[in-house]
Amino acid sequence: MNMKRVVTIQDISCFGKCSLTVALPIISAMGIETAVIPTAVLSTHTGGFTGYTFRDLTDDIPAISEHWKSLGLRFSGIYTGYLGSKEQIRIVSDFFDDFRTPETFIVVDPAMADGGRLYAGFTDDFVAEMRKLCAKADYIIPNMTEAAFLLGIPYTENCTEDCARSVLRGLAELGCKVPVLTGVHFGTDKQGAAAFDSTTGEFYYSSRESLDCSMHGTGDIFASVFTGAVAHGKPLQRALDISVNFTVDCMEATLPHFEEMYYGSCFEPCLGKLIQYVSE
Ligand code: PXL
Repeated sequence: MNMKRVVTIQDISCFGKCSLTVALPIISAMGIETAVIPTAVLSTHTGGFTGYTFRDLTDDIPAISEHWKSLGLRFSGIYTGYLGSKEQIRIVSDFFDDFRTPETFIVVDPAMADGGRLYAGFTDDFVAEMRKLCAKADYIIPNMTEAAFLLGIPYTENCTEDCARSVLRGLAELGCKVPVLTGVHFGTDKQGAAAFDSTTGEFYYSSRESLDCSMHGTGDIFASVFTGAVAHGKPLQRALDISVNFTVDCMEATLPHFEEMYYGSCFEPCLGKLIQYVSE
């Protein structure tokens, strides 16, 4: 395979910037071919809108997978985001089994919760199934809320460095190789992410000065950039730095559009910087 190619499996929210409308432009801009499996079509994302439509595409996934198998398609990476149901998680888990090779990396963003709460429509059963999917991944990228649900521990806004280390160790015990925890700030006015490479026992941390606020879609931006960086073969520290820097760039670009912040974060004006980060 000459060009690096990843497949990303998540919903398409027709309006609002998240999941596929974030992953596809970002990973493509990083010079990585990006195949997609849409898991559902929603009129908007579920965070802040009411009355959205939801067309479930679960039944299409095995058919797409069978067709791709018949074509002998191969992927350098598989990256999953928002998944709509337990059944969908099980089908995606089978997709991992069918398409994983010794060279393939798997990124699972357990996109299911934020601000201490599960997203609309998700239950504890869903969390249990997501835990099993995480066990199959090389990298998982939860925020603090998702980590708390995955580990069955109370959610805290103020995670000290010791707390982050113990959360990361716990996440690695679920079975993934490298958990990456986003939204980590160690009580300062910085935004950052921490990671633990369970194969070496090393911790990593990256942060940047930023405003103390959370914006919709930043988790998807971070996970997409991280996936692109891994596909490029960037070392873990560099992948974290690029992902943190680009995410904070997008947050800064979104600030002037405060009233529309729940639509999603403004990554478009920042794509030029991303291309620069990835070539450094
Ligand atoms: O950004 C995560 C996400 C993805 N997809 C849908 C969502 C959300 C978060 O609310 O609702 C449909």
